[in-house]
Amino acid sequence: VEVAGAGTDPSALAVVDQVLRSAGASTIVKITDSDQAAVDRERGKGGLVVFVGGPTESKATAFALAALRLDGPEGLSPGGYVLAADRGVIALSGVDTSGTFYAAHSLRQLFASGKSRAFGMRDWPAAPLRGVIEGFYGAPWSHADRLAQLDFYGRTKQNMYVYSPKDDPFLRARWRDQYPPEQLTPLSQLVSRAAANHVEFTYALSPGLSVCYSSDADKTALVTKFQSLWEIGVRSFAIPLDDISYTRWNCDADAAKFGTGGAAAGAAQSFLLNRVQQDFIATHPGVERLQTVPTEYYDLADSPYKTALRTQLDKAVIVEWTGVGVIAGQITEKQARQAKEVFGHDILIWDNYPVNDYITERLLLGPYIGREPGIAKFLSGITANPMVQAEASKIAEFTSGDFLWNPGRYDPDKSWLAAIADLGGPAAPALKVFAENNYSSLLVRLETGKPDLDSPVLRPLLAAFWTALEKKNPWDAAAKLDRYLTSMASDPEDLRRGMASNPKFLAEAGPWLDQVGLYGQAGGHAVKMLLAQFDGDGAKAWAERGELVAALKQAQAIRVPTSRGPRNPSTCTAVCVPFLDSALATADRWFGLPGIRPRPTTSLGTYTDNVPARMVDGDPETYYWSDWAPRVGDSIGVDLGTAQRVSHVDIAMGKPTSPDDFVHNGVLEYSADGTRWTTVKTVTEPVISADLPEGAEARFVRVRTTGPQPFWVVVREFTVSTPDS
Ligand code: LTM
Repeated sequence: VEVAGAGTDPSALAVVDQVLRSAGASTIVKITDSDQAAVDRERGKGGLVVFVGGPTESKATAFALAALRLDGPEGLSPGGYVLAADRGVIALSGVDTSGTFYAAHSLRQLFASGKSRAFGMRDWPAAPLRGVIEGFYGAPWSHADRLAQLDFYGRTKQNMYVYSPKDDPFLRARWRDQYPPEQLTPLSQLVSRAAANHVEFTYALSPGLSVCYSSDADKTALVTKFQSLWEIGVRSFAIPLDDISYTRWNCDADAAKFGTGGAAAGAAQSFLLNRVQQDFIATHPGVERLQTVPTEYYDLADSPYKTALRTQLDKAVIVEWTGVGVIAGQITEKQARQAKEVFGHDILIWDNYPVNDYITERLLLGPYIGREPGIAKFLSGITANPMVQAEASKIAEFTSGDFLWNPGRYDPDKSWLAAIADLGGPAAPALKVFAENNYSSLLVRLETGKPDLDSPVLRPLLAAFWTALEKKNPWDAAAKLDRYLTSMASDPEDLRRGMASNPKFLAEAGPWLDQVGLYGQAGGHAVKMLLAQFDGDGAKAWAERGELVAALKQAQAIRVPTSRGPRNPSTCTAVCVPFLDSALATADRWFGLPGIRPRPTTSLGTYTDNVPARMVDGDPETYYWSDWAPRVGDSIGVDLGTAQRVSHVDIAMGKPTSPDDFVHNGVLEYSADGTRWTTVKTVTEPVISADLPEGAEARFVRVRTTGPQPFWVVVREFTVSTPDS
């Protein structure tokens, strides 16, 4: 029996019905809260009675809670609720309709976990705004993706979605254009679906590429576009002004009115936003607060621009900030407080995780980390910027939503496992193997400077295997490692079978999944190869070596189409390939092969996905690209693993579209021990071909910069030859 009031949230009722049906209820008798006699009659029959609706929705739930000696949700923050069950009664009482909806989802979770005996809970969110901003570059999500996301936010108790894909022309390049009616229809479907899930749908229009801040016509164009969205039910609006120039005006009138420089840009933006605030927001009762993304969204340093925003922008406007450094390794309580002070407005964090538009060869499937729990009290909330891959983003989104509800109790590992269970269902074990080999620690790298390593489970197994091999007792460690590698090898099949009901996820993950499988296969052959050598079985070791090389080649031939062209996916990053390389080097020494397997080395960073490995991949079309100009002493080179005779070095730097990106002032040098270096020649040209002196022994070969330069460095290939190669 279900007892609800006329105002009870219909979405909460739908979830409760679904819970009762999946718990075996064949019929649900529905009674209104005013029919006390019917309630008493049904209670007398001894069946289960479920009261749905808080004080603003149903009169009956308060009596049920009183009978259970529990207080109602009054006084809880928005979204809070009381959920209790005892003596044949379940009561769901939200402080508002969202609270009742969340109570229904908690009931669903409790039933699913089997913990459905007597319980009572008071629960409320720490952060008022919790959700996702579709704010990345690259192919925008599809309509179906967005509908699925909105349902997902509802059941993970997130209440905000900002519609802001960078590559949607109606939002940026053609922001003044009105939508044709056929494009408004899907938007209005999103708005309704958001409302059903208690999600605030924010429409974000980015005029900064062409706007004239002082122009009446442009202010009218903005307001007219907002009005067309208001008419289909949108009640929340944003004007992001990120990733635009503020040293160049789009019209002479702005130069004349505001002058030049950061203060002028802040004044111009405040002028326009204040007019939208007055002419649109203030004239539309029921609308949410206007949001903006400032052009300086990525730091805390005070500046003439921020001073202008702080002093001139209407205080009602919410300002978005990414944390320090665009992709923030860490966001501390102190920083959140400073952000509020320096911008002088309420702050909503635009959190650039798990977005991968700057690293398109990676899927970022690790948990949300690096944010201090105390930040919530200084913020209006957080919206996470996700990946182009909508379904795959749900793992990180689940964890950021979890953090925002209760940051003090947030445990990234537990939350991550819950996310895997939620998305993977019965295929959770296979999904876990996949996700831990795409377990980005990018946030850790940014916070600590440590390399970003994937594969937290595989790594210690590999280390234990090498140690055991050295100690001449490899069998136990090999068996454990092999078990895990086997689970990687079968992961493509396991996951495709287990998650067949989620073809979207499988399509998104496909290339990465195949690569995990191939690395698992290659790893298995590597273990068998090394064990065969340990046993002295050269023929078997050689056969395994062949299989290893074939699987590795296949893994490296996989391509994923991205907005920056085809890319080789990167899974098991910085773990699998180094292991396979070391296994091959060990085996080849045993076989007596002369082969050189160079490992790239550099003191410079990497621009996007042009990783150092690309300068030793034998493909002159791919290249390593530093992400800054080398300073004196910076170097780029290779490590051959062991000191050996070397005879010749070829280096190809620069590329047709960046011909100056090479070391303009440097030396080519080599060393057997990495300490004492011998100079071969000075470097001033992009292409180098140099003989080394007769009998030269080297483990390291490098180009070291000896003079400053403004150019970055591209290295297409760095090749070292031995006398026999
Ligand atoms: O972060 C902001 C405010 N703007 C852009 C995003 O659109 C983009 O997705 C991320 C990650 O590349 N970086 C930005 O600067």
